[in-house]
Amino acid sequence: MEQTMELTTDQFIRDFEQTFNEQQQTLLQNATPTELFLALAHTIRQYYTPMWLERNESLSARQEKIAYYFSIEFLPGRMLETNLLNLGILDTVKEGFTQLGLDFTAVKNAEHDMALGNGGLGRLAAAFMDSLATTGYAGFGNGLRYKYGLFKQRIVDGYQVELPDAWFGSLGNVWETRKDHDAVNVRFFGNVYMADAGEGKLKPVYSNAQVLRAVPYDVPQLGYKNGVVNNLRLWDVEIPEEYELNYPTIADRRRVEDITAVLYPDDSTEEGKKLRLMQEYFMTSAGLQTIVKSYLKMGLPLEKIYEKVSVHINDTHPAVAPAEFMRILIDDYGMEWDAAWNATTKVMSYTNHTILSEALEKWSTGLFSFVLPRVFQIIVEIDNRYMAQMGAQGADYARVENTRIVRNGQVHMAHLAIIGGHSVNGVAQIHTELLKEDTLRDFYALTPEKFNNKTNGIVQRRWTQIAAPVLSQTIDKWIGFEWRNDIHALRALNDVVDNPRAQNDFWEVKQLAKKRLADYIEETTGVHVSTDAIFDVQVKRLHAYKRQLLNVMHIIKLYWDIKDNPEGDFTPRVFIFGAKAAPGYHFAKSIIKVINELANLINNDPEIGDKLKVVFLENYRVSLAELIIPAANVSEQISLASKEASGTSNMKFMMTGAVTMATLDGANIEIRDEVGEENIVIFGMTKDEVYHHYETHDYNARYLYDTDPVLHRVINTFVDGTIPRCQSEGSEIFDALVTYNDEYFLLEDFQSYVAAQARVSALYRDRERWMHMSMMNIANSDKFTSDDTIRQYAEEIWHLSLPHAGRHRAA
Ligand code: AZC
Repeated sequence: MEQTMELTTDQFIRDFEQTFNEQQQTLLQNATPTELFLALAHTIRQYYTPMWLERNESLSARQEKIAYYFSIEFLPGRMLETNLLNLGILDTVKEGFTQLGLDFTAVKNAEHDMALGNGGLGRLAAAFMDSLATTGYAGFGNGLRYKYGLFKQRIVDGYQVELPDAWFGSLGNVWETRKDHDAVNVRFFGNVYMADAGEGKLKPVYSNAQVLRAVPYDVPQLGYKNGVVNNLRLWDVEIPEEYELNYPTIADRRRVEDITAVLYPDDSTEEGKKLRLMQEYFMTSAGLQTIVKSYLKMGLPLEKIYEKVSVHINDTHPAVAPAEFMRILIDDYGMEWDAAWNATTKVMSYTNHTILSEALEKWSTGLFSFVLPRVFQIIVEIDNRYMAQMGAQGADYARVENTRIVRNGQVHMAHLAIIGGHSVNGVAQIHTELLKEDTLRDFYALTPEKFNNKTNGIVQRRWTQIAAPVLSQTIDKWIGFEWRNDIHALRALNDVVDNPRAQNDFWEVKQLAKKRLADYIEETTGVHVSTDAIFDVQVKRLHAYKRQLLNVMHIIKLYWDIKDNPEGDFTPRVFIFGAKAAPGYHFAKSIIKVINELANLINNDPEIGDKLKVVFLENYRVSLAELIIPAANVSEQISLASKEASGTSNMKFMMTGAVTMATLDGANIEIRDEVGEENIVIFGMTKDEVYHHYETHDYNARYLYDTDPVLHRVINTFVDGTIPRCQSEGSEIFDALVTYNDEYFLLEDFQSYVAAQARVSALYRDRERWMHMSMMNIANSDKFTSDDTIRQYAEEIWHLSLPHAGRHRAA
């Protein structure tokens, strides 16, 4: 049901001018883009505020069940255009700006990305917020209000340099509202002992605990043209007034503020241990406390809280939730253990985002019991009861031992999330299969009914209507507007994929997007790239398993091909990289350095010319992705099979007409199933072949290096001085690939990758064939809408019903 705000351009101009005058007290013509952005954001706030109030009232009046998505990361990027699009007033506002003689693009670019996430996991959480509002489900987010988001990346002399992302500093977050009345206290440290509470009961008594105040800031999440506003709640830390004497110096206060100061810039390893654990507990405890309070306002029995509340644990970071929920129910509200446990397991569910074991958090029992003494007691009790119950059921002892929570001096957070909940899901079919047969196989054997798959999705509106407006208009032209409201209508494009005029239109669209990106490349790097070349893109976090290095090896091979035969027939390519490396991930940073030096070598060689260019775009982030992705001809999704849980950028590239160069990993497999073998380029080992190597230990990288002359020459290029200024980085790479036996099997996949790339070049030269492939990708991308993914979560895991959207209009 479509519901847009009724707003004329004139009305908008009046509202905007009034807000601007009240706020900025200068002339429109003198205003900076930032001042205009602030005034525009405040105008929009006035539009959605009544809808937000009405939404909250109607949810509580109807006693609607609510799902709370707990995540340590949310990565929405910019919100302005999304909010306008979802209110249905994007065109009106653009028109208003034109009439006022103002540059909308400059104003939109003045918004700083909200980068409270590292990569896929955080972006998915933000996508789910949009899709929950769009589908109309009552799903709220719960996270942290970091002052500094993911670091800003600069490239200096080819090296990554990290700068703080002070997104917050200058303007604050224009979208948020502080909710002082919902503040709660969170306790850390100290001693806990049990004292007599009368009636034969015990209660915990805390001494010397540190008490901190958690204050929520709510960020509205607007549904697409339906008047629905959900809530993303981000917690900030403060010192409660009654404890101020404990923090006499600024340094003392800073230590507290650190809890919400920075997002950990690492998506795969636990670090900064104590502070990270405090962050996780802080947002989890604060969130759960307020959830219980607002449930109780309905006057319903606490034992039945699962009928109105679901809590989703996004990866292991909020996995303390089942234990904290038990603590609240038992200690704060006096519930009995069994009733509390019954409620807890029905409330909690968990998503796993990776099989890399370093990302499955474990805490030493020493640290954990020091920071969270009472929660630790509860976890030990949960663990003991789990053992006893499994033992009573006659479960296999080794399995039970492998799945227990406290083991070998460590608290296993994934185990707590699984035992304390009713659902575990992976994020693509192959990933869920791997969880069942490998990573979590003992859990699967014991409780198979908990396991299910939910393949990731993307907010198609951002990647088409916002990031690719011309593409969107061209889709309108060929199949009408329906797809903008119902993405499945995109399938009508299948009828025109071989129509020469349509092909021509979509070719032109891609050329325009490439031109836009080429201008940006020239402006930011000084490198001129031709839009006649294939734009071949790999943008994602820098990680060995994602194999950016395999891409680099192929580029080196092409470099030698041209040098050997400068007059040869060659399909020009521009290789575009964007990638942040975790600051402590030395090897990843070496790869960045090598890419940049290789780029210098190639881009400045007159003999190479326009045949080959390599660009590394610094500070990859959501807003840059919006520029890059629609301009890609080739989408590099080349992780070692089994290692990429799903991937989501692969879906964005597909939807905007890139052809995927893919291993059979993550969601690539499901992309293949949608577009058909002929419209994707597959190469490399399968997951079973990878696992075969693991089982037989038969992999020998040095043998491949010694016996394949092409590979030999490519690998030597890292160390023989061809690429200047990266001696030590080059030899690290050599060692990883040869001396240490190539953990991610790049050498084995190399020839198949090279052959697949040659296929791409040939296909691209056949424009009809290429446009067929490209358009088949767009036409069949609807499966990957996060709207459908979230419907599955809502129905199958959270058991939500669909509240009717109200009759919302602007004030
Ligand atoms: C990512 C996965 O690596 C990626 O494959 C997946 O698409 C994405 O989550 C969303 O599910 N994981 C992370 O970003 N971080 C961690 C700790 O897994």
